[in-house]
Amino acid sequence: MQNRRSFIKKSLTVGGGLLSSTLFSFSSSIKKEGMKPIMISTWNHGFGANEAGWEYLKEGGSALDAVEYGVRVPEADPKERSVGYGGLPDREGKVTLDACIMDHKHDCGSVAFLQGIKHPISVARLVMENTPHVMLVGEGAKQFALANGFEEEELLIEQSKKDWEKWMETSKYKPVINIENHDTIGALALDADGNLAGACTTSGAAYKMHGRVGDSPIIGAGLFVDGEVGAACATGLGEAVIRTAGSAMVVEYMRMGKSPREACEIAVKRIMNTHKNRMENLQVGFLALNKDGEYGGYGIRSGFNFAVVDKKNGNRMEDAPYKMEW
Ligand code: SD4
Repeated sequence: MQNRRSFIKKSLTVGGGLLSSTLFSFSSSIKKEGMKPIMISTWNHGFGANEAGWEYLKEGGSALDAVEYGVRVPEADPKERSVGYGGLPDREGKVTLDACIMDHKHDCGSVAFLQGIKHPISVARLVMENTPHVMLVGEGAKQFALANGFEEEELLIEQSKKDWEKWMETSKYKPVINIENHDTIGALALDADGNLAGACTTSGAAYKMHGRVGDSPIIGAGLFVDGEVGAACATGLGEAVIRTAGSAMVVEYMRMGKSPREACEIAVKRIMNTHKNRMENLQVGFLALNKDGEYGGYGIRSGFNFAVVDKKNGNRMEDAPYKMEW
């Protein structure tokens, strides 16, 4: 019996038509390596998010539920100092949260500069499902949340307050993402029905200016989903991601036929080119997942990792490839 390799070798000798159709079937078999359902999430806290999301996906639940309930885990965890409750505050000592969510039909919802509400991702979902709008910010977003049954809570924990007070002694604003651990959670999922969704939620850059909004609640920057193609999310310095419409760019490269990993790498290169003169400490990482269940990530610098869960291999961490060491 001939194996695949000897079959391809033989085919190479028998004329153009068979050659090209053989190569085509070979490359499409590579493409189909992905699987569904599958979920991928940024950083170490992506592991817990994936665990929660998988509870939905494994039972045939929707990608949208998986990403929302997945990212609620780090949102509620005070040990995660970059997301939700326990997140580091801005320079005035206020915890202000950004989040967005998007499904395969281009429906999306977002909240920015939200204070006092532990689960901004669920408020974002409600904006998507119960309003004619995409984005609510600040006091308006809070009023909307309270009117819909969310409770106001103090999100600044003692340790974050102490860290902020220490920071106030010098007030130097030097964000170093994935060293000081202010890392957004971005999650992407493909469910058993073949539908994609994504969610992104953060307390943003620690000690940012009061009122600053990053990329994470901005559709096309921190997150983008196109149900026909794929989904992407970003982490890192939000200003750099907004300037380049980062996640939308990743999805567009997948539309042009790039693999998720290649698409993330191209977007990273683009950011490096457009930020040539401000590369000091710049870190941005992208994750992408396509319609076939293939996934990949890429960071400007070392240290960006992510969690992947599927039926075959369970939940595990992977290191993203990168362009430079710190
Ligand atoms: C922001 N992108 O607010 C977020 C921060 C982040 O890893 O992702 N840190 O700019």
